[in-house]
Amino acid sequence: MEPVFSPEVAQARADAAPIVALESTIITHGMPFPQNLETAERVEAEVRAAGAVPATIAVMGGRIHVGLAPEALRTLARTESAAKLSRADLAACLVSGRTGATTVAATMICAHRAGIEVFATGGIGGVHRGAETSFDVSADLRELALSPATVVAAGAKAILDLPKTLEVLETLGVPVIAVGQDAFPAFWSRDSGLAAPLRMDSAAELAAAHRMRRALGLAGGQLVANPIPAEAEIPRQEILPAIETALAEAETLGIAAKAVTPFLLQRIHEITAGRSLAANIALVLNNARLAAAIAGEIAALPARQTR
Ligand code: PSU
Ligand code: MN
Repeated sequence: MEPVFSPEVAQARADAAPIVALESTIITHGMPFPQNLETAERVEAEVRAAGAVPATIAVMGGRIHVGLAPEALRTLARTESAAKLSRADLAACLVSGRTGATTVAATMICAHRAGIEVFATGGIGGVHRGAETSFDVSADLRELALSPATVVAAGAKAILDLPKTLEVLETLGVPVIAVGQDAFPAFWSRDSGLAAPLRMDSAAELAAAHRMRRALGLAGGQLVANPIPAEAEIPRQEILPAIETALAEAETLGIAAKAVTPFLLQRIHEITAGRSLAANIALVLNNARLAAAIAGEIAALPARQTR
């Protein structure tokens, strides 16, 4: 089933111009209105300013949309009933005709169908704390092992169990590459206290690694862990109490499954009086810039590099 392309994305595909996929769950479930809409518009502008075309992905009216017109983006940002779509939900949402926002996993699937190789988000889902009893492990991790996208994120969200998240990514064979530093970043903070398995310092190197995986016939993508800009970060020790409070509340209220991540993000935004939201916005913009640079480098590589 062919996705619906926005005119801008259709043109970029015809020109083989660099395109960056963007997810929509961050819009409907990750940030409150109107900051969600402002951020989505600023992220798209950032991608354009860096020389690529943004393709925000969502499901509407029984079709996968790759690239949203400004009006469609505004409507989506106000849709409180949008479904949160992962790999398991995509087909059912298309059949129902409901509006659905794509998570990292679902966006990777749709981007691949559209031939888009680079994707920018805030932070991927991962292994939740207490997963040894809840079994709550985001489908984003397995998707990174299946769909061939370079995903630019500020690490995994610090609400998660980061050591377990890195272990699962290693088991799945997903390259986790920190940009410009040795430490794995932790979303709102530059340093998680954990070493990243791999490090690269330029968009060109990240593009070459992306292409090399293809040349080797390796399934799946790579996770580019791009630390939040220093001026926007909340150091780990400062954000930790807010995370602990939100996690305890989620436990008391019995929040489970798909509701966990949106609940925690919203509570942490409230507890930090908007400081974590400002950091979240800054890191997404930063990831959009790097993703556009990587997409530009990939587009500049010779079409078929056989080694
Ligand atoms: N990045 C953000 N905010 C978000 C997300 C990412 O800055 O809300 C979303 C992504 O769509 C990701 C999802 O796939 O959170 C993870 O949800 P879960 O833990 O339920 O898999
Ligand atoms: Mn989950």
